[in-house]
Amino acid sequence: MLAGCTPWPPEFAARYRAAGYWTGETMDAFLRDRARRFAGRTAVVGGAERWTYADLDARADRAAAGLARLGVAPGDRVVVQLPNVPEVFEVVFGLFRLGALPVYALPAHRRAEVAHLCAATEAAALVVADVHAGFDHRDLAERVRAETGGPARVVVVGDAGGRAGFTPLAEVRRLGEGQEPPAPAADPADVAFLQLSGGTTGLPKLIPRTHDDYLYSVRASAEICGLTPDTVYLSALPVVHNFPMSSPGFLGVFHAGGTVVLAPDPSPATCLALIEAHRVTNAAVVPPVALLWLDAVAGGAHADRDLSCLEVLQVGGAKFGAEAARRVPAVLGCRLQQVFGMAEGLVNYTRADDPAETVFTTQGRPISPDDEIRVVGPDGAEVPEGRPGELLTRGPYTIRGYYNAPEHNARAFTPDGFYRTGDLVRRTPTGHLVVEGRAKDQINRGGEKVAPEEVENHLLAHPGVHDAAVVAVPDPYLGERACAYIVPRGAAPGRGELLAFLRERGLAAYKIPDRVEFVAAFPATGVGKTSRRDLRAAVRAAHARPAPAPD
Ligand code: OOB
Repeated sequence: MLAGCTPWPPEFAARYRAAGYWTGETMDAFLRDRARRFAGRTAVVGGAERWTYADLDARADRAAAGLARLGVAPGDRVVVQLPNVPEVFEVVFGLFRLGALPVYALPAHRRAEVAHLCAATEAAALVVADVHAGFDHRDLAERVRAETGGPARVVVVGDAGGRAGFTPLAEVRRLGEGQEPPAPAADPADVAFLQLSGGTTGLPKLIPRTHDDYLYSVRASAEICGLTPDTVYLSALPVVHNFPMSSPGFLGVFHAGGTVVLAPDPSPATCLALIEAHRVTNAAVVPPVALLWLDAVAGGAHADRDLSCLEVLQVGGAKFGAEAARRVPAVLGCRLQQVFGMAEGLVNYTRADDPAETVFTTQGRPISPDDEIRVVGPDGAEVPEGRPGELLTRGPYTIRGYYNAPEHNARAFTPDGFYRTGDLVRRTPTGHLVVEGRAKDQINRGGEKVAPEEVENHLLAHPGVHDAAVVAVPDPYLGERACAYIVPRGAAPGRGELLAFLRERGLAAYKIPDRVEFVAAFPATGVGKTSRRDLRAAVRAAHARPAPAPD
């Protein structure tokens, strides 16, 4: 296994194989097989592009051969930061074919996150778009290289702008044209790719997923969600996130031989038009996007759209309240499926045959009969059924450790290998989980995860900041927003100046606090208690008030 990763103990691996979960299929063999079975069917629709399974397979061949000629070798890590364009599949499956490991960055990530990913994985290459949503990712790549001395190669989907060391994807294809694709024998038990965790610490942790474990979650998800070759799935979220990738996501759709339609943005105007135009049957969104769609349709703004094709709307990534949940069938005329998952592994779904109330009021139950669930109190002992506690889990597709993080792993996992999710849940008699809150230091901003400590570290670098605590404040639309409480050093810096400072440090926009409050000191937290966690709790209690609704 990739150095720095924690394998499952042999007895667990043997059990998961014997149960038929781990089948020995690799990501590359997965595409080859589906391309053979569904060759002429449409795999991907994005912008003006429409690729069949055979097209995608041929593109992966060319990309693999071209990337190999560029010097990317089996086992290399390659950071991929691409928006919802079809080329994301060409690049990612090209990397799998070559035996290289994609490291997924979100399109919203900026210099701080991308530089961290490149450095932490010693990436051999970085793949970016040229300009996306008004942001020049080539400039970002240039600065990452200037600051970190890596990665050696940058591949640009679009115009590379003639920059030294930058290669347009078109040139990669040309290099690969007519070449035999490399055929290294990947070990299905080994790591296939790395994903960024939502994080609770100063620097985000990397999640290593194996071919075996991930493809099990994909196959089982596709089955639970009832995907078929007739499925047309709209990816409204960035496809490199775990939810639209595998829950059941584009991989579930490819498993079943269906079609993935890529939405460039999640707005109702864009997505409702795509749903109608492509006869979309399934879509996956985070709660704030679901609310936008519901309000747009209920308000009559899209009354002329025929959405009768839409069978299921999946909502997950953050808590979707029961009242909003009830509106989904009433307003959109489709079924709701709640999804409570995590890039570390465990995914819960409500099922098609669950009673309506269960679908509205729970976040589903685990994929696998071998997902082990413990709901524990602060003392680590299991709480009586129906009582809230922290969710711990272990199973055939839940990691046993983050990449290169032994100290953090000692805290994030129990000695017997359960992942401490940091989510407070209650289990119903049917085994469904209801998310009641959170025990971890994280802000869930409409599905986008912010680690307060990471933002605080950046704030503390400002000369006018003596101390900083970033806390969640409730928000009717996003669920939570971030508020930075600042103890200034001398005269308080301007709010705008502080936020500009964070942007200049290359932090993703969703991590920039929505509010800044200056306080003379943090409230006392009791004798001897000086931890940032206690500070945050006290600040929240003393100062938090609901933020106004967005315009
Ligand atoms: C998904 O994955 P991540 O890694 O971005 O975030 C995981 C965390 C969970 O631990 C939980 O705190 C929160 O996001 N979460 C939810 C939720 N779904 C995720 N909290 C309440 N209700 C829900 N339905 O967010 C993710 C991965 C795969 C599928 C779906 C979501």
